[in-house]
Amino acid sequence: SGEKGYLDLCRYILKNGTKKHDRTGTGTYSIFGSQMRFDLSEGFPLLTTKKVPFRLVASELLWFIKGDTNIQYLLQNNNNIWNEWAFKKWVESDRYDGPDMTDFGIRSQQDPEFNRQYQEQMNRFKEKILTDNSFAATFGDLGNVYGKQWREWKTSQNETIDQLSNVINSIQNKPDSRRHIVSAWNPEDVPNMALPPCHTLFQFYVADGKLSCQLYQRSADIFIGVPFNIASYALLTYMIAHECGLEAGDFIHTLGDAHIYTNHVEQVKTQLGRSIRPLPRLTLNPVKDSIFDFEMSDIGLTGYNPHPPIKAPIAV
Ligand code: UFP
Repeated sequence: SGEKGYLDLCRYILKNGTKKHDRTGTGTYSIFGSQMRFDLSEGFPLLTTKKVPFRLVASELLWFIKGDTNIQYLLQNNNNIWNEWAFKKWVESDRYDGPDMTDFGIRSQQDPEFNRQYQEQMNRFKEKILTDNSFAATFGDLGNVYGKQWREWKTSQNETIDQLSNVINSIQNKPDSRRHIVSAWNPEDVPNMALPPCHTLFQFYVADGKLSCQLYQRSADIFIGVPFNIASYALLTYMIAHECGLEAGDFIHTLGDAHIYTNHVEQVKTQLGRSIRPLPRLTLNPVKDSIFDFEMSDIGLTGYNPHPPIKAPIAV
């Protein structure tokens, strides 16, 4: 499978996908149920047919691992991928004193004058998150997103479960177990979430000294989201293998609604016309033995020489 598997899936969806309406109003070509497999011993599965921003993948993953749900850490690492969700909370609150930002996602793409105002407010927002901790505590926190469910799942008895520490312990102490699972899907929280978790549940598996991971992703934006998601779970698998003294085995990516947005079709075709290049290699600081101590400087990537990035509008 590998990167070829990804490109084959793109081709398959363009050819066989059902035209389907979606929540964002964009429209997609969609199939239900698909699986890719990446052998992590062959290299790090960052796509080479377009440039994928590894630094953003890594800082977001460290943020999840810390159990952090506040975008302040992401901004400190120059990572803007979750900004819109926090910004929305601010512009809809009593504390917001700027011009009306209703439907900023769509309007900023259609109206250049509005976009200028939006960028101005977004920059002001980012500055406040970075410099004012009490503002950040109120408006930077995204609530019960991944970090919360992984590290501090709240039980009905008002206790918390650290699923990530538990799964690392079980990999180390009972490697043959068939219960190495972390779930981000918390049915009680879903109704109150801006974006219910796309990567819903993952399971680890140990055999022949290797750690494998399978992710069930309920909804998959094949062009923008999936390349990022592959890299993120591959990195997590390498890091946990490193902590547990195992080699990285396979990453298996199982998809539910696998879709290509209608406004990504041209970009996908561009990518399909490119040839696959050799995979990069991941390096992890050998001195750090717990994934909870990792920082950006402990994670390195060498030999990444991809084709150029391909720009596309993101559906929100
Ligand atoms: N999406 C991904 N991967 C992610 C993420 C989002 O593919 O990590 F956060 C895409 C899937 C879908 C949209 O296109 O974002 C979420 O919309 P919905 O909740 O309606 O499935």
